[in-house]
Amino acid sequence: MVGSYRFSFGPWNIHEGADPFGPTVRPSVAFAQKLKLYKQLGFDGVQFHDDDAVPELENLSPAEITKKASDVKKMLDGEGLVAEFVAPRLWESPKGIDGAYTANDPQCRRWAVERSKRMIDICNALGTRLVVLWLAREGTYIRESKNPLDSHKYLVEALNAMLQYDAQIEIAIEPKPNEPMDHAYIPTVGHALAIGHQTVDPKRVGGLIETAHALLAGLDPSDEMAFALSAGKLWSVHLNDQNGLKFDQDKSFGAANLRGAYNQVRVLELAKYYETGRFVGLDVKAMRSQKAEVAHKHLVTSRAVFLRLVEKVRSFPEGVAKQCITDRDYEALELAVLEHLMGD
Ligand code: XUL
Ligand code: MN
Repeated sequence: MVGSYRFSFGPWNIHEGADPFGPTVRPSVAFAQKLKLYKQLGFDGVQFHDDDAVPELENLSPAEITKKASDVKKMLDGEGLVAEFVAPRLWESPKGIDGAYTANDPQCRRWAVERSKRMIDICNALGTRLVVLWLAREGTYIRESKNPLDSHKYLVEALNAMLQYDAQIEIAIEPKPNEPMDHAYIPTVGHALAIGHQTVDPKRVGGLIETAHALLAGLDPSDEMAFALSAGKLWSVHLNDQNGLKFDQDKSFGAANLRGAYNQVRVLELAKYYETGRFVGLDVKAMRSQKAEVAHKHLVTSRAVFLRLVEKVRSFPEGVAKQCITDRDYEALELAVLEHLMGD
């Protein structure tokens, strides 16, 4: 099929439904059972945090970690799946309470870099070169708690340590402006690419754009994607949706703003993202009210909406758009877009 996409999600996207105000509402689904769902739902790639692949890795030696990750690779092979990326989950450990790479305590910063090296060992065992860094607690609750100049220096040092530990890996920074922190240090993809340029190997530092994160920064996700694409630096996406400026909702793709979703797909189409071999990742959450037996439908919905929007982009009457642009009649273009999205 011409111009087809590959989809991925992470095991955390099938979850028990706990939120900050209430406990879990669905039973846990075992990792092996989750893996069985991927192909059934139309997905080929698995996204991992280091401890999704190797639970309790803090209690294991490097050799044990590699062995356990190799066992997971066999499970992936058995299902015909591939690992898309591994991300270090630094924000749950007590050692990452004050940030990890930017913690004020040098011992915590050292821990973060060492754990990141184990995360790279897991990448190698799983057969992927892509590292994703969501810099969750690399920011502040109050500005005076850190020296921000030092923080940026520590971030560059941590990136350098990873790039030097393994000459093959590529790091996609997933920017987010807030939550869990009041303010994060790398809030947009512009910041991500700029800090990448301060490292020892800028060509191996790129970005992953999540819809909701861009919206929380007050930005248009399709423009964030275009910025990264124009630099050849969009190495994955986390498509989802977000209803206004509140907590990170991870709603199904297109659920809050179908036109915004259309424009994200349009930009991926314009850049022929499908030719890069990169995945379309869906970082979506099931609603807490969803019953266990149907708590995977948010993934199905998001993928279906994406594919339907690919059709919409490909069937858009470009001749009409061209004429509207020539006439500088953007009201007519507005109507053409809305009518096309609404269908007959
Ligand atoms: C957090 C978020 C994470 C990252 C992976 O908002 O999106 O799930 O995508 O660490
Ligand atoms: Mn994400």
